[in-house]
Amino acid sequence: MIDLHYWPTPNGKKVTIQLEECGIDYNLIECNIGQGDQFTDEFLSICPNNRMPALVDHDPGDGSGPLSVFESGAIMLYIAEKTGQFMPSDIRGRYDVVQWVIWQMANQGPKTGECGHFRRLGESFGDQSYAVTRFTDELNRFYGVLNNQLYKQRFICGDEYTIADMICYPWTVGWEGQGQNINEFKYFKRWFDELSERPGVQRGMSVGADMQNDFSKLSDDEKKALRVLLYNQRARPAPASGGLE
Ligand SMILES: N[C@@H](CCC(=O)N[C@@H](CS)C(=O)NCC(=O)O)C(=O)O
Repeated sequence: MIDLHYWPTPNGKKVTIQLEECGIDYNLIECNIGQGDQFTDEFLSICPNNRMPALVDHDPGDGSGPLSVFESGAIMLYIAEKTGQFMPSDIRGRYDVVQWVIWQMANQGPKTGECGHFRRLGESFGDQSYAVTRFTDELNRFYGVLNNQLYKQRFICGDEYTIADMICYPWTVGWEGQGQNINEFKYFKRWFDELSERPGVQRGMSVGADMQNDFSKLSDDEKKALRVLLYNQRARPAPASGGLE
């Protein structure tokens, strides 16, 4: 059985889309990133980067006990290898998918996250227009990259639906809030509409819809403690002793 440590964000939903599309059983473990679950010792032992999602496979098939994987792209490559689904078996096809998985992880994911961050800040921390323009333009470029790729083929890596499609999709669902208009990207929109209709995508996107935080009931002190924990994160010190010198 697979455990998925999860909170319903685009990085989590890419993995639930894949698990739903593959039709394999999994156990959802709530990792409430609004309450600090990402900093518990148990979570850090499987994800030293204190970010969800993370996966533990209790039956990896090598006879050596549970295997854990963090980083959503690595998790998706692992599930693809385990199931043999949504990943070409020939070397060219496989590396076509791998390069788009890495494109998403190195470009679309992090920069869309920053775009959302600066757009949400508004003016409360001063003039954000430089950052907002920089990231909104970069996202516009990404939509163009996908649009041009999809101009010539049905899916990102050709005729076959793969994990490259699943990993990119959840980050595009919020296109309006990203300052984009997908109607300007005809070929991207065709792909977007097709994926939006897929039952597996719909199931994956809705996982954890009931996981929510209601901060309105917290006292001012509790809110302050959460802000200290979650905002402006800096390095966690290594243990004082016992390390490799
Ligand atoms: N590159 C990582 C990014 C994961 C990530 O940023 N997760 C966010 C939610 S989408 C998180 O856990 N945030 C917790 C925090 O900011 O403390 C991946 O794709 O798995």
